[in-house]
Amino acid sequence: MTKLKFEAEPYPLEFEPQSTALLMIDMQRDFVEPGGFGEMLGNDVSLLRSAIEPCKRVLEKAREVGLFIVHTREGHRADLSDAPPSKLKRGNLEIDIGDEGPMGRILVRGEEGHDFIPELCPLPGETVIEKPGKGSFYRTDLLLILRNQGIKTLICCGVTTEVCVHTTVREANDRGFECIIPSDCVASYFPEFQRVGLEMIKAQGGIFGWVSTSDEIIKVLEQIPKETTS
Ligand code: C5J
Repeated sequence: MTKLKFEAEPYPLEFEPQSTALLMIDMQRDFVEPGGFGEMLGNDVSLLRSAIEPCKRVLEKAREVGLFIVHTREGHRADLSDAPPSKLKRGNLEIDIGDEGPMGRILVRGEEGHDFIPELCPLPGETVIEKPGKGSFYRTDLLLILRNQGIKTLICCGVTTEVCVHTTVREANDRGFECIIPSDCVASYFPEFQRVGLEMIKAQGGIFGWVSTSDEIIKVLEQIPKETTS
């Protein structure tokens, strides 16, 4: 088994490429582009765009070296039967989940806004997880899929840092996965939450996981011997 090491905080993380997956969380129009759920909540969605390029570079490298790749999407059935009433009424929004917006019905599967941003679309064969909640493990088959693939380490990217990324990392941590987060591959509508969200992950000896950068992840993935993950 090839063992490699990511430089990270609070200390380096050893991993085996064969048991490492890239998890790209909710890089959807509804969060990243104007006219979607993120904007309906009153956020400046342009703040999330900084993560796109680093995510793209990590995704391309992960594809090149043959890592297992999973993309998640938050959204609901057209009849909203899988959306808790509490979620539907939260925020007293003028245009809310299920309502018609500039990119179709907000946070509803199959609508333009629910889809991945064009820069980070999955390739055929990459796993897509449709999730109704903030956590990627809640009411999905992600755990089953990761276990079947023998995955132990997750490189977690996506949006937003303190909501779906944090919830997913916490869920993964409790299920025994080691999560590493490239800080420039996650983003928040709130600069303060971005900073504190990452601090919380790596504090107390890495209570939820490790924090690194896209450059470090890419540099180390480049060291994977050719036949290791194929
Ligand atoms: C939110 C997410 N922020 N993907 N979802 O509602 O972080």
